[in-house]
Amino acid sequence: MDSRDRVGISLDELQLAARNHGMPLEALRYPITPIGLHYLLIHYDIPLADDLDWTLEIGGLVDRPSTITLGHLKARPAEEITVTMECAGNGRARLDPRPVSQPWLLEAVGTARWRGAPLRPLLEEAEIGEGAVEVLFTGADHGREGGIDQQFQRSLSLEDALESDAILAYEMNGVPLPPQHGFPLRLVVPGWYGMASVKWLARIDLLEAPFSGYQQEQSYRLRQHEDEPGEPLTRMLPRSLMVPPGRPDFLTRERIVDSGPNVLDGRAWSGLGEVASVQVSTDGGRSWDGAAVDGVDSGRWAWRGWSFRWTAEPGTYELCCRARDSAGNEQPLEPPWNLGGYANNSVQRIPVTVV
Ligand SMILES: Nc1nc2c(c(=O)[nH]1)N[C@H]1C(S)=C(S)[C@@H](COP(=O)(O)O)O[C@H]1N2
Ligand SMILES: [Mo]
Repeated sequence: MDSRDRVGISLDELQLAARNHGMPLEALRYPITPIGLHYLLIHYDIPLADDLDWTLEIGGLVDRPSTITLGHLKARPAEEITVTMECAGNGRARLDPRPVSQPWLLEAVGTARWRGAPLRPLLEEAEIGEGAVEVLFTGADHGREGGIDQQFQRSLSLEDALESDAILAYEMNGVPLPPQHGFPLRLVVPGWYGMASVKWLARIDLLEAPFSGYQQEQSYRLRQHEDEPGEPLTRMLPRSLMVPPGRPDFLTRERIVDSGPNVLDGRAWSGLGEVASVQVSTDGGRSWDGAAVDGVDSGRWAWRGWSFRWTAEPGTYELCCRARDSAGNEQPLEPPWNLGGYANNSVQRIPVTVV
């Protein structure tokens, strides 16, 4: 059946949603998302891995190919970066017609402290061969997607691999990576949508031609039609999310808020520039006021907190928030549709009843 004919959420989508959970939006209160509340996206199965015999192969177009044990990697100079990661499919379930895949609403995001070995010196030590144009990252997980048997593989241009502050992480929030987040080793590419950060990292290969595998050429591209190549997804568009205020109704999760002074707060991020401003609307996006945005406490790649004072009168409201980044990108009021349901960063809308 064509995805355009589907109306309700299918059991296939429910099965994906139950495996790949989101971050409950109240967890926006934590600057660092506790493990277990960070969202998950796992295309196939979580591989069963043993850190004692895990090795990373570095090969392809390099003069010094090598096999590195996890022990050796951990003995190298380490870096810790706080990174907000968001799935490129966040917002997909709100598109109409809805592309059939993991049906995220808004919760495919989390922020973690990732610790590991910087990628750049590892590539330089491997002595990158003349003519190398891309770096391919291969995960240990297998599956079939789009009718193609594959391991999860994604590439970066050589320039992005060298310049993007990427690390090979073996710790998350101060403990070894949990299985679901890539134990024992993953790539973390700060500022990029999550698909770039290959988990269960087993191989790195320098390529003399652009990688044409499924996750690069078929998936993660902005396309209106199957027969156009489309633009590849790279860095995260700006988004702000609000901690849902007050208390929820169990089934609809609509919010009930007490009248009087309230503080609305949340977090905002962009992979394309600094967060320049956050605005809040209490009337469904007709009028906007500026929110106070926190300083850059956790570095360039982490979301920033914001807050807004609201004196609530009894009635019904639609609360919205939107971010703008220093590159001039702003969240749209209406969702931008594409075949894969990617990069829908339209403003969050929260129905609220003030009592
Ligand atoms: N090997 C491998 N890496 C992967 C994936 C995967 O399925 N297999 N999913 C990717 C996608 S689409 C996202 S959004 C992020 C999610 O990372 P997280 O589950 O740690 O939040 O991992 C990426 N890395
Ligand atoms: Mo993703």
